[in-house]
Amino acid sequence: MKVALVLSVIALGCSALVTKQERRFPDDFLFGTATASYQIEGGWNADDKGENIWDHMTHNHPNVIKDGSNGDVAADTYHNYKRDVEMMRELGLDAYRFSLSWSRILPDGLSNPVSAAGIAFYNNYIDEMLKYGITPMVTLYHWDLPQKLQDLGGFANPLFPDWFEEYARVVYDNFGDRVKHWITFNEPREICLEGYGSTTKAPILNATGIGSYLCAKYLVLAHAKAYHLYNNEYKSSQGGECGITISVNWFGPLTDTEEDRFAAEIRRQAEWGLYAEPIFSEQGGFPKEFTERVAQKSAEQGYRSSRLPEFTEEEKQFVRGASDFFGVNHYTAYLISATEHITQNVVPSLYDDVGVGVYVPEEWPQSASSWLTESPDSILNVLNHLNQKYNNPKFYITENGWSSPPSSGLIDDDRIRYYRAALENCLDAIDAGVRLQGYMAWSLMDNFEWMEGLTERFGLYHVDFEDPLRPRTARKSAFVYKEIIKTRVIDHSYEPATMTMTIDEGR
Ligand code: GBH
Repeated sequence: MKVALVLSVIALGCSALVTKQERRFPDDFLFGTATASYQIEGGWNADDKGENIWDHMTHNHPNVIKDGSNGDVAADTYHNYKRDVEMMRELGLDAYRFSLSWSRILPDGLSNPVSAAGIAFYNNYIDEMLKYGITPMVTLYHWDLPQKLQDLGGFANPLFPDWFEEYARVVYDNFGDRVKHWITFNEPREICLEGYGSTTKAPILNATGIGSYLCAKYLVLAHAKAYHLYNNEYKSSQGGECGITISVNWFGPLTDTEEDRFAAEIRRQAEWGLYAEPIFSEQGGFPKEFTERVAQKSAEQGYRSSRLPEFTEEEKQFVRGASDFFGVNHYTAYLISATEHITQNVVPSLYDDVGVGVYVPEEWPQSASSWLTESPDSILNVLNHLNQKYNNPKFYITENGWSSPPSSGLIDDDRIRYYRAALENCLDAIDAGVRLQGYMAWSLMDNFEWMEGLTERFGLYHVDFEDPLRPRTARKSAFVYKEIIKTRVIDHSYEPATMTMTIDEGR
């Protein structure tokens, strides 16, 4: 009796374990990795490529980059693209998300001239992926605006949507026969709030509380133009989908009080609601409470109208619903308080408009990036929240990842722990009814990490930036990710048998 009881308890324990372990990702779930043109390509002046805002900033103000490095060569994908695709095959990726350099295709930003060399480079990259059954997911804009368009005001110019539409047309015309997943913009928040409203991204305008809001309006309109262009003129013949990727970190209340819950909501509206609400909400337009807040602050400060521009009714209708999916870049979480941890902010600025405090618990493991900790269940919170708020759209996680210091080598158990937890959350979300269709790990390989230069590494593959050939070597996390993709299961006890990467048969 006693033995039988003990045995059945063990059996019960095991079966619970087994069911947990056997939760599977669907066969058509797209596992991939992500990169961005300026961060990996190099070839900054190859052939007739035009200057972009990162070339311009790093060449004219090298001191803004932590280690004085730049993306002139980066991982030299311009010359190593076949090796990149070989790595995708080693990992057994279903998909690969990368971005196009606007000024490599259109050196001056507008659609004349078109660079034959730029088009050829991307054709080769795409064809090499397709040869091995890897689905390209292409971002039109990941932060490298042609400098000539920046000189004209960039995203703050009301003509920006027309420029972007013109560029999108060239892109769909040239690559749309083979590319079926389009992302217009990577991370509006970073483009607008960091690039226009602070000094943490090119073009370091620091137009706080004004430029960042202008950028938000014209970016959203530009997205909608590129979406409708695809929808009206390409979709029926090319059969793809077009969406946008927004950075959505989790902002939860520090305490479970009315004040803190509202503080978290206002912060979410300011961080990503500004870009998500006009596109994905039923009513359209900028988020309600945040709009009221900026209007009120602007009035108090003596502005005759709100610093946050408005959409006309016609613009609202044009933007509303203009996306086939919601691309989520997710990394971390923050706890928000109405009364604690408040810091002084420049006036006017988005952070002053929001006026809340931010707290990160010490027990959340810290990466090599100051802003990135591993926070429990943050992907699940984000996906459940967006799913409810925006009525069950189709989602991709288009970025998620973990940084380590340059010296940390190939054994990256902290990255493995982070990825496993994140992917468990993805399964939880799928179980809860979220239509999550894919996951792109950031990043395929170490790359130029913007203002942090080469001081933070996000790669599944290590890149040796001292070597002119930029050799890539698989980290331990690459083997773990490969096993997850192959089995569609997260085995928390899996350990790679060797650190030698090979390509599996059938790829
Ligand atoms: C992603 O942004 C980017 O899309 C990708 O290009 C990048 O390599 C990756 O993250 C890793 O960083 O403390 O003021 O310096 C994620 C959102 C927003 C995170 C800006 C870093 C820096 C803020 N990023 N943030 S600051």
